[in-house]
Amino acid sequence: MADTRFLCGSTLSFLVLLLAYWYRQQAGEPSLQERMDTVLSSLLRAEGKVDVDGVLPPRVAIGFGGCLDIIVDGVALLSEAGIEFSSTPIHHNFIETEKQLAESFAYFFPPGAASERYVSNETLFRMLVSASRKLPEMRWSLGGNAPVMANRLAREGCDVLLGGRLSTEQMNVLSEHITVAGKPVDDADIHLILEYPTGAKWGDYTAGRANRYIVHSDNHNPMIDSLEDFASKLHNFKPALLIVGGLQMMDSFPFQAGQREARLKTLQNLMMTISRSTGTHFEMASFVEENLMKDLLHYIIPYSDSLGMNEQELPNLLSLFKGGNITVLSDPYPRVASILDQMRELYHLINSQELKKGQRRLTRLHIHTLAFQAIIVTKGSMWKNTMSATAKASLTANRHVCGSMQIDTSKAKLIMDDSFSVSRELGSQRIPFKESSPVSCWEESDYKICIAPVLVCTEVFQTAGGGDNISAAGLVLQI
Ligand SMILES: *[C@@H]1O[C@H](CO)[C@@H](O)[C@H](O)[C@H]1NC(C)=O
Ligand SMILES: *[C@@H]1O[C@H](CO)[C@@H](O)[C@H](O)[C@H]1NC(C)=O
Ligand SMILES: CC(=O)N[C@H]1CO[C@H](CO)[C@@H](O)[C@@H]1O
Repeated sequence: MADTRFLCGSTLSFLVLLLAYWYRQQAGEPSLQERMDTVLSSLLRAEGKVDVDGVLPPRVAIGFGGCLDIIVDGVALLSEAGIEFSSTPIHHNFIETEKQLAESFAYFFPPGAASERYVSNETLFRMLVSASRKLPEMRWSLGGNAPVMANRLAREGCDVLLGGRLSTEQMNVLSEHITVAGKPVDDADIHLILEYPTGAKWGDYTAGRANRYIVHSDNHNPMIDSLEDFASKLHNFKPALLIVGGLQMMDSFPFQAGQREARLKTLQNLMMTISRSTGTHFEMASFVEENLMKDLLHYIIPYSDSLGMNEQELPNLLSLFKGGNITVLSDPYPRVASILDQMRELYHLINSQELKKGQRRLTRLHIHTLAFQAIIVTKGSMWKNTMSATAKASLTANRHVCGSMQIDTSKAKLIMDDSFSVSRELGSQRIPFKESSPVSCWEESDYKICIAPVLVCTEVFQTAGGGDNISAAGLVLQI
């Protein structure tokens, strides 16, 4: 008797819940799916606002480097290669032994932080490459920041000059709108991309988010050995934009004394002497060697009109600027307010330096995070269409990670809050997030800020190369 009553009671309350849910679906607020669809159509509208038809294709020069990416499941590769699980996460600047590889992977895998490491032991690296070939799901793709960005830009309608030494196989997968400056090579540098999805398990660890751990043992890229060929073609090419990236390949590489500085000086000279009518953009990447970062602050950043980086690289650069250490790991899910505060601070710090001969004011700063895209542009500077560019960067983030031009909102989620504060300062304005106009732009001081949410892809195809595609997509609408 008692049992039946209890059963009826709970059935009744279940029915009430069901009814409430049904009512909400019918008449109440839009469902999550409808909200996502509105965000998508609004972002697509913002992206499409810029009419690029009928104008001359923009000319963009981009360096440096190139490689063959081997993309594998990270955990499967470690297992195939017989690399044992390590319960001691250690931050190594470069990798010499199997033990160090396991310790380093253990450091980045649980938080799901992107990283890239030089392997100084050729035997170890060759062993990993041959293990990767045994994995059924391994894929090859054209890799390296510059070629990835070049292909993206060509696809968006640009004429591109690419500085990098590629193999003939690699050149075959480049768009016909790309001219390569740099002698061909027989053996391309290989980058092993150890991808892992959110929730992946390795020994006792679970990955907090999808990301990748990259290992390489490059010979060509650290020397930027296409630089001279690139420089000699650059002046005739007369690009609207010069993009510099791929310098992280110099990180922790065993250079001879003074060798790296000499290469960076040559690049500095190129950036100093290029016509003022050419905008310059530097794309940062994961750097761990503090001295290299300091060199970038000296040789590259003061000559850049624009900088692009992710949420890990921003606090590193800022900290270094203020005389501190590089932080290595930072919050992978930062709030909008804290990113904006860091962006303002970096923008003001860089622009408070006195300009020396050939140096440029920073007029554009693009930060790509998993949850949102943020761009700061100086008012009255060369950069156009900031709102559309932010929307395009955000859409590209989904397209890249899901591996499809067509965005499917059932395979995406929004992880930005319903509203965000424009600063962590007390009493700061809060901006509500509106599905029908998801890109928020406003002016402050001498610049404009735009923020767009990312429809975060939930069925990850590839995270590597994301930053490059996203940055390139943002830039193409701004020149
Ligand atoms: C390089 O890696 C191989 C394969 O793991 C290992 O046998 C060798 O000891 C390593 N060399 C050094 C110098 O650590
Ligand atoms: C910062 O760098 C200095 C010098 O390299 C080092 O001694 C110190 O331990 C570092 N501090 C942190 C917090 O990493
Ligand atoms: C989604 C997207 O655009 N991904 C591209 C990133 O760039 C590489 C190289 O151009 C392309 O192969 C991807 O399709």
